[in-house]
Amino acid sequence: MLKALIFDVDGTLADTERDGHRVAFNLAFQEADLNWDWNPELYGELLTVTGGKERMRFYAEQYDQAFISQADVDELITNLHASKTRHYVNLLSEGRIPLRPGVKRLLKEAVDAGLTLAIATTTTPQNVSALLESTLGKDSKNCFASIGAGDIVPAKKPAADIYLHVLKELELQASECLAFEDSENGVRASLGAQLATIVTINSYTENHDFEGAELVLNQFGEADLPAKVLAGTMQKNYLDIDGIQTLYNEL
Ligand code: XBP
Ligand code: MG
Repeated sequence: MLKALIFDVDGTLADTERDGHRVAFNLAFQEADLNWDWNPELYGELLTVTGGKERMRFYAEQYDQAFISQADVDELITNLHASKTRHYVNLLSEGRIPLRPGVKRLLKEAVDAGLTLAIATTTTPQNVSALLESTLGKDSKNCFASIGAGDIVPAKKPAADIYLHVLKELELQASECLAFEDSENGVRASLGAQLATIVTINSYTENHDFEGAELVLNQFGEADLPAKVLAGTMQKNYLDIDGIQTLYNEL
């Protein structure tokens, strides 16, 4: 029986990367007087590395040997990341990043149907709180039975660890849940935890390999904003709780 839906955040609940995380990284770089500037295209390449601290380290290793060879590089990255998180939370509190089409409706339908909601993300916990508060309201975090985020597990996606952590907290089997992702790293993580997965792509992930996903859409969509089916089948022209239940029953 389907009991819970586990959602990725960045790219799945909201298009946070290009106009949110990327902008916040650049603001942190400016604040630290670093001449790093991540344009949208470069950022797309850097997204292959999940986690902000890991992404900055990867970038420095490629483009700034002087930075990476400093004795206190770990502390510098930690501080840069704290500054990035501050800027990101600020951007969200200004309401700059909305939820993707159909997300709010689908979450409500799931709750009304008695399903448990959870989150599995590589992003920092404060970022999740800020997004939920700015889009769904102050106490909306309480709607999620488990929020697995950031450094709570040692290995970030594509490792399955964050999904396994959430399943453990929920005290559910993977076969009782569905995962929602937007990226290849995310799908590798969810499939690695044996979770059947529904994908909604975005401009950064449209060419990713989603082999093994049950359904790939361009968005959840709405009755008046149809979703495009890129792989798999869906009866209606948008994803609703009946569509999710039908898909689950056919697994
Ligand atoms: C999201 C990410 C995150 C954000 C940055 O991946 O890769 O790292 O870009 O967040 P996913 P932090 O959607 O697969 O979970 O800077 O807080 O790490
Ligand atoms: Mg994602």
